[in-house]
Amino acid sequence: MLPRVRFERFVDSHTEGEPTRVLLSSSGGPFAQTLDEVLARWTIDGVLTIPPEVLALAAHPRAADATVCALLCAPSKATAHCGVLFWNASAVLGMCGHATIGLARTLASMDPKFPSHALFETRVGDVTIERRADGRIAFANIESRLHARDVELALETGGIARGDVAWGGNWFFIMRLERPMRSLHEESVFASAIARAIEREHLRAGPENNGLIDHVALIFPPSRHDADARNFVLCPNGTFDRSPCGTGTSALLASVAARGQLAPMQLWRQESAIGSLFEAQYTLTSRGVIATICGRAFIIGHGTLVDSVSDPARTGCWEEPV
Ligand code: PYC
Repeated sequence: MLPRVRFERFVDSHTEGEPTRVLLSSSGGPFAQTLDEVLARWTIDGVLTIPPEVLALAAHPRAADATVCALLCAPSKATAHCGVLFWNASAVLGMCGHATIGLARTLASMDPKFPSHALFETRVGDVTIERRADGRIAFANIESRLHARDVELALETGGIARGDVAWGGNWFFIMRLERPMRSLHEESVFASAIARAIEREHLRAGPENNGLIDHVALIFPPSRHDADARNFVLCPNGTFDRSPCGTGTSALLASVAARGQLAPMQLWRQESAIGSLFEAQYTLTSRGVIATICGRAFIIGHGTLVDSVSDPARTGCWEEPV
């Protein structure tokens, strides 16, 4: 049995501006179950279904809507430090780069003996983290790959969106634009139109995560002199990533590598929509790349979650008892 999530401990952090909430057991450590055991418990008729009151731990009124929750699980093997399951307010994620960095920062803040290198088990494969001497945290992601290039989508507003479909632990539709980023609102409206076109045209990717292309990354020229590109990443719950998006940057590196636009181990500096930065590099694999993403995370709070069954906002929706 997975311990009830109510009354559990949490630590909040942000990674380059994007919030992470690490969920801990009541003793302040990992839950007793491994990731596979948690997934088995929450899989109903073959579909992973996070209980609504658990999803709601990443949403208003309990958290900022951009929050990604990271449930800390017991490791399933001796080489792993822990397992972790990520979700946002609307759905479970495959991997989450900024939250991996946030989790490593959280574990380091709780344990002076937390190692400089550690392996985390995620739903889509193992990732390794490294604490760097300057305080930043890097992670080597699961294998990322370009699935399809120059895919065209007809937008309901007229016009065509042309982009690459790539995997970086989540599936991304990546559209490069030559203009600078406009306001957050304008980019959100534009990226949402692309997300609706993906749905309308039933565009799907490879087998991972059932081929669901649930993230849209718009790529712009950078506004920072020390960056190579800026992005606006629309997440499945309609929020945008304040960080440069670890899985999105990994997917982009798979795309630029396949296009011969960046050499292995060459530095790529990815600016986010709000102006924060990840540094990234890749090594080649037979099918794609292993991207290493580096950024900063900061602890911003910790406490105890209170789950009141009489709270009409318990599931994130307003439900008055009838
Ligand atoms: O950093 O990979 C990431 C991410 C995915 C969704 C929000 N952040």
